[in-house]
Amino acid sequence: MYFPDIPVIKYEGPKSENPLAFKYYDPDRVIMGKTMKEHLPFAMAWWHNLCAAGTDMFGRDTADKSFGCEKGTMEHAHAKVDAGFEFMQKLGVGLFCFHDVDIVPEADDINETNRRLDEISDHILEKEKETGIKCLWGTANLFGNPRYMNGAGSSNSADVYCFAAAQVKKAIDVTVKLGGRHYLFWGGREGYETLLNTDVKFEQENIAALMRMAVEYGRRQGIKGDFYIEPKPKEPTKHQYDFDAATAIGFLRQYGLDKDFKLNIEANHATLAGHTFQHDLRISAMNGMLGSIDANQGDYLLGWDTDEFPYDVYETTMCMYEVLKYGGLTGGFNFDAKNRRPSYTPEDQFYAYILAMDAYALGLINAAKLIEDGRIDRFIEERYASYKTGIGAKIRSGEATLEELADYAGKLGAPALPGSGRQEYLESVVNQVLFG
Ligand code: XUL
Ligand code: CO
Repeated sequence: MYFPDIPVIKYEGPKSENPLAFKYYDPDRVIMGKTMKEHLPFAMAWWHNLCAAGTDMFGRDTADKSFGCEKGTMEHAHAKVDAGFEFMQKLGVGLFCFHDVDIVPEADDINETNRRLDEISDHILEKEKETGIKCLWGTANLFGNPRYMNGAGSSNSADVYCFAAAQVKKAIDVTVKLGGRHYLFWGGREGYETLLNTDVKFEQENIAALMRMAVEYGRRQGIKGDFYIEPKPKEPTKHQYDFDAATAIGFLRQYGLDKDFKLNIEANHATLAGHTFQHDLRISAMNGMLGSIDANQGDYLLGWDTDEFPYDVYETTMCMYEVLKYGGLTGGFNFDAKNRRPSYTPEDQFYAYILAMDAYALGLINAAKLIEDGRIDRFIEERYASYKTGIGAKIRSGEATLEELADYAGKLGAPALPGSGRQEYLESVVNQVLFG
């Protein structure tokens, strides 16, 4: 046991003061016809939870994630598997996400790295069978190694491009072996630092080609779900090509990848792009492209990806509002989040997941209440009522011509002002539903 002092985390309700209990996440509670557990397929991010130990630009690790072993060894990699499964089991988290190099230390020779991946995935598979926990998605880390300084699919070096392809191929194999339904591309360094040295069109064509090859191979190997792009506007590069949901959707359509790909929307990436989290969820959902979510939050005062555990219940509420309206996710809610550096103990890791799972449970409860209340839906319905009949209906049906609309306008004199947006009223409805 790696967390001997931590019990299985149970639901104790909102009055409980036990820090090691859920206050809102009650897995079997039914909301709008499904249990909370079904609505909220939570996933653990291997990299933050089992690897990252607090190192930042200004200081070294604060947390001990050695799990009693020397880091960088296969012994350590195996210990992480056991610790990770114990962690997920104690919290009732049923899924995990991984990069290839999160689960094994990378060797100089890719053949040796692949051998290590075979060894570790045997162990993970065994734990999956024992616990029922599964892989949500896998991915290859195509940004950490210096060879990827200019990107992977977007690299100026064809040899580096091939190396990326080799990593993607193996990461797909491991994902399929672990029962993962989905495969993810986060464009780690797929972007540029300056246009003075960059052929954007050339690079984007190459990225699309790599993705097309991955789909072609992945479908043959057994990726049954979706391929994902995870948009992010900047960091590590000054400009990332998968800037936001709208940009990623345009890219996927341009290169004919939109049937196989959906989006994995990360809250902190959406806010870095200057959007709300809800905005990128809405854009994905309305295009039928919402696949999965990296459930974290950023800090509006900081201009980088702080990857905090979700705490802001307004944000989780609006997220779950979009998800419920969409009919749920075929992916999951991956906590791509890390403890703040001074919260360095194993208990802090559990507190973080309890916070996050409770924040999403609250979001779900609130979003269902907003939908059941119906005032927001009714308001929106009425707001566009002028398109239901007459000239409005004609516009919607696509039968109107510009001349006809101009004639119509000419007879109107000045149109009446459109109905009030009633923003403050609607915000007060939200607060009443949440706190009333
Ligand atoms: C980086 C990020 C990644 C992806 C997976 O900002 O979010 O961890 O989720 O590569
Ligand atoms: Co992410």
